[in-house]
Amino acid sequence: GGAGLYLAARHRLREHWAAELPAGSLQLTLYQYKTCPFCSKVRAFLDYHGLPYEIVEVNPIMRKEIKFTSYRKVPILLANAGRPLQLNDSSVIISAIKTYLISKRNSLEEIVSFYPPMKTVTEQGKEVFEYGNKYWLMLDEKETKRVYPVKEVRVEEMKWRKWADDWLVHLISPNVYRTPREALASFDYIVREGKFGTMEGFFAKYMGAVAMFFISKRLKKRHHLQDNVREDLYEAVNEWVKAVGKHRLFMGGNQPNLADLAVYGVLRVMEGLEAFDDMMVHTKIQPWYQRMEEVIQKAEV
Ligand SMILES: N[C@@H](CCC(=O)N[C@@H](CS)C(=O)NCC(=O)O)C(=O)O
Repeated sequence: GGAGLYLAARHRLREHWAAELPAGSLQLTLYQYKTCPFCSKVRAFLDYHGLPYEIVEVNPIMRKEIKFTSYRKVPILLANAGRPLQLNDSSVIISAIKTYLISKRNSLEEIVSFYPPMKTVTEQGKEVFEYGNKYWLMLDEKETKRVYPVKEVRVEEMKWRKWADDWLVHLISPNVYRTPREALASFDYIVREGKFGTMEGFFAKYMGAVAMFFISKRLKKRHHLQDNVREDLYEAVNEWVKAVGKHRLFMGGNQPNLADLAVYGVLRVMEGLEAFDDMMVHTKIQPWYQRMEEVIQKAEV
């Protein structure tokens, strides 16, 4: 009767969803600082893919919220696709979840195991863990052909994702803490958006602004930036616009790829600050940036 038909229809619908959306059963929790560029990248990715997630804003002073793990940074993504899993590092998170969305062959657990932490030594002689293959999607031949019809687009996407992590992010601090006034405005925004106690927020704002003003000068040296750090920002952003070119809406073509999402995610953390307004006025980024805002807004759940 009617009920049977209804149940059958519901069953069909479920099946359909399950086939279309392997992520239907994905429970995600993002541990983040709202104003951190790496976290913003992950949100841009999840939002664009319409994946719902919960956010745990971490207090950057005590970091109580992430005491459950020995990994000391954010973002951290807890993902439950059957079994709870912890994913560290923004690019690993993005590559692993993207692989999972494309490929139904492997469990998320298996996919994550393809991104092993590896010990490396930095230029400064510090031992750090870096995740292997973090810009690489773990696809078989058929999937690769479907997602990357030509090899060049895959290489290009990896190149610019790496560029966003290794170059673009380093331009943020020197630019948003450039002058004492900008440093104060930046910390006002960090405290407003982040998770701080009342007193904590008050002290963080002033002490943070002073500290970051000086630290940003050191970062400027370390990354060999020009005296006027805005110039590096403008050049980088224009280089990106040029790489996208005039003949496509996004680097991914008609839709953003992971490089578009990474660059957008990084730049977005400057919104509301002087550096962002300057960038909009002095570079050619605006049309692309607006397109990114629009597609992400449309996709958001
Ligand atoms: N490679 C990492 C970098 C993450 C990162 O540096 N996060 C910063 C916040 S913006 C952090 O948690 N720093 C804390 C620390 O280094 O102790 C990623 O892509 O997720």
